[in-house]
Amino acid sequence: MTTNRALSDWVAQTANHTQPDRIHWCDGSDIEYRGLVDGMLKDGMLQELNQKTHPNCYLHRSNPQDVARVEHLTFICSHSQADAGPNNNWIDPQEAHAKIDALFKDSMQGRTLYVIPYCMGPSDSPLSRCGVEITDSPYVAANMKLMTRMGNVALKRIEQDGEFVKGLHSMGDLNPDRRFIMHFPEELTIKSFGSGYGGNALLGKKCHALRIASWQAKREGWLAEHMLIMGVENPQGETHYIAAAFPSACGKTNLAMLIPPESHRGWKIWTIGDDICWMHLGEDGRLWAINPEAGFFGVLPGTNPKTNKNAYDMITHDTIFTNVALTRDNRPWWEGLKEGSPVVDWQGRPYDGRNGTAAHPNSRFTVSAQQNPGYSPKSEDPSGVPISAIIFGGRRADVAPLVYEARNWIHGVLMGAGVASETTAAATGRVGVVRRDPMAMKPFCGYNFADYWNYWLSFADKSTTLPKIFHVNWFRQDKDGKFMWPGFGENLRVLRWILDRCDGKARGRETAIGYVPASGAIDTRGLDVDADTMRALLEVNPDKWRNEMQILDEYFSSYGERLPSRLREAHRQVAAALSR
Ligand code: SAT
Ligand code: MN
Repeated sequence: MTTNRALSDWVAQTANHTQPDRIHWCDGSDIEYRGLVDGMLKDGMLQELNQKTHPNCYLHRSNPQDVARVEHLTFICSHSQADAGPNNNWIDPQEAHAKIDALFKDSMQGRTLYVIPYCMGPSDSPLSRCGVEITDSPYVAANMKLMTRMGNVALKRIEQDGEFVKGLHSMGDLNPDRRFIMHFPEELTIKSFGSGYGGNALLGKKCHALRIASWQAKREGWLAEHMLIMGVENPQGETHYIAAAFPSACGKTNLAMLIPPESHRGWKIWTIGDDICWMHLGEDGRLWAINPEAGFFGVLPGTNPKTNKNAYDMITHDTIFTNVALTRDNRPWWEGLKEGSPVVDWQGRPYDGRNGTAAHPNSRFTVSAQQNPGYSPKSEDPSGVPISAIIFGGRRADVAPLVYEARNWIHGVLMGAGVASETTAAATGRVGVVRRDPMAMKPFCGYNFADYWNYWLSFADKSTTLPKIFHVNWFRQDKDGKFMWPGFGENLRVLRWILDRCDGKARGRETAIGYVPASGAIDTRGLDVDADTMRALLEVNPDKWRNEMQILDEYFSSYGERLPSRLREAHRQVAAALSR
């Protein structure tokens, strides 16, 4: 099936160990996708939605115990535990292989083994990297078709390059006690057992494009980040590109697909990616970014024509819905859709409003990026796009101002390392508690954060034309718990300030934590936000910030001697400025 010996040997060994009934090499064709869907419709893994309102749209219901990423069952299995760092769960690789291989034994009996070659990034880009996922789930195969450049095009590249990431996945029996997501970065290998959920099962995404790729990137001199990539075109027709890191379910998809408000005629947003960004240092000293993915696996709750018109429009056809509710006429429904009403909940039970939400809070859509009305043709550019600004952000009711700018790259790395956010339904566990989530990579960095920060810092020595770094917080609340900033399309006003700062055009006010917009520097014309609210949104409260820096200091100390001295020094400078 392939001229790559390593690949054919691995498929043969895996088949021998897992004992599938059949082996199917995915070619990535539309006919193959149709066949996968038809098979799943037959065995109930998919259900047809209203084909008049939603042509080629299907519903998949997960096992109710399997609806989110499972960070406590996710491991980095490097030889040295210190390389995985305090930010990861670790098991010795030998022990890990033994443990998970025992689970894989005969696990594909009665099933089809799918071999899915995929390319992360445009297939002709030197910045792209390939992988092969072996899985016994047709749902995974169909999702991988929408999410990646999959099949023959990828196999051809693998046969040229030689190198590929190996990802082995089996649904097992979905028992959470027999579920592990294991990464062997030194072997460029992933083994995932017992979950069919997105981030645990679509191995090209978090497992490869972030955990393994972050390791690969450090070895090869680039960056693999949990960031959206967007182009902002001004009325003069100039486009600047931004990369932005927010934790899961904090609005990356909405920002990447922003629709300029009425007040901003002539502006246009182009989406390159909504989740993952690979950046390489160009010969010009700028960072050039590609989106390794080719589709979106987005959160549904809250999506409606007001919050994200492009997303709303793109998921009316050729979309897989996971864990949504249904209306009487068999259309998909989720909380915040603002139209129709649910009669069946995400578990297929009649919905009476008494059993919690109708859709699962982490219900998702899978769709090809090409269906996005704001899809940027630059997504296919093998050179990627040059990044002007990097934005970090989190969901914080308090403390973090609407926007502030780092003094320089090193300070920006401190800002990224200091990201904290309230937890969401994208991972199992409590929702709404503030946790440290450096660079929004807490669940995704495949090695010790101390080494990761050090690596980020090292870019300061390599270039003087790096992007400027900013931090935003769309989620600040007043004392009554109301969001102070309208968000969504109006976030363009903040992006404009950011890009004007990059051009040296907008005014900033220096504070202990960096530059915030000077009074009046953010255009609020036509916006229902008064001057007092703007002041409150941009306030840097010294007491709260001293406390914030103290918590960050304690967090940093868990990295011991490995913590880079430049980061320690940057922290000391901000803390000192707050005490003046
Ligand atoms: O489930 S995924 O990990 O793919 C999505 C997310 O949590 O960002
Ligand atoms: Mn994500």
